[in-house]
Amino acid sequence: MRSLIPSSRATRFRAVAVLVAGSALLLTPLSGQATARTPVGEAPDCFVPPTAGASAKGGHGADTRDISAAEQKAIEAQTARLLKAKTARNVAASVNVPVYVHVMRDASGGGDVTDTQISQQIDVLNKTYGGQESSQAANTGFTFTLAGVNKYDNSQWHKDKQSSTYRKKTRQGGKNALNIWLVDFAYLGIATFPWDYARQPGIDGIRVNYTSLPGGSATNYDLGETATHEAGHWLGLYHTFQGGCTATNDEVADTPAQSSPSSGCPTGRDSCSLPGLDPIHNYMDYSYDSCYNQFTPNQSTRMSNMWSAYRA
Ligand SMILES: [Ca+2]
Ligand SMILES: [Ca+2]
Ligand SMILES: [Zn+2]
Repeated sequence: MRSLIPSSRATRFRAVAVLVAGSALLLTPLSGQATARTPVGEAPDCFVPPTAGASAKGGHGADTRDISAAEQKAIEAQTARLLKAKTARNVAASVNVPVYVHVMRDASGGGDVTDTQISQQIDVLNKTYGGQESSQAANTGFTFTLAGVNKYDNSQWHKDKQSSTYRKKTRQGGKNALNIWLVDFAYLGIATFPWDYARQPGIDGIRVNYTSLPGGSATNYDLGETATHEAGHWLGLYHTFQGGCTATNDEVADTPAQSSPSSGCPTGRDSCSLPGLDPIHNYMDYSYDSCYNQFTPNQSTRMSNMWSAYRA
């Protein structure tokens, strides 16, 4: 997840609501994140933004459910099993993803976005997943087509309250459809993971702060790349700082290990002694939108594998 609440490091909150699919996965819900809270009696399908305090737009934080090292290992094993079972099914070289945008306005119609902004957001997804922001960027083969726009006037939903309920009521399409709910909350965004779809299909998708769309009011996060980041989780990517300075880290070989989120655009940052500078330009870090410019080839491969395993 990408959060708008600056932590002490002024990280961007991108909350990814992760649900574990399959009983084989042992989850340790929300461990290790001070900002993560699971409401009593509610499934741990998402993070509840930390209350106010230091919160202000422009920060980051955890935007997915935390994945422990043991759970990460279990997810990798499960994915490998699923892929092996699907060897007959070719991993598609390209995938077009239908996108449903749900504009969750308040009761007075506040929090709206324009058709132009939505169109530009889709363009940003296609540009970023097409590897068009850097010569180093991978063309992931994923393209996005707007399939529908729905607008709701509900002040609770606008604030991302009753999120499981509103998502279940409004979600459209199958496991291949990207649902984007535009809300006003303390995060920049929150996402679910593909391996959680089977258990919680009704809430699958990403919640994105409406101010982060192109032309929005989220300073430094107004180029629409929060949606790129959250969709990355939705396609099975972890943060580039997942696992910290470990050899495994984010399960992606060509993203150098990183100890913690980057903020801003700290050129030359090298937070782990492991090889390589921190991947500050990677869409799965927490850098400013203007700093983001790439997914790597191995991230592209991981997303294709995740698609084959969970969304094809
Ligand atoms: Ca890595
Ligand atoms: Ca390093
Ligand atoms: Zn994130």
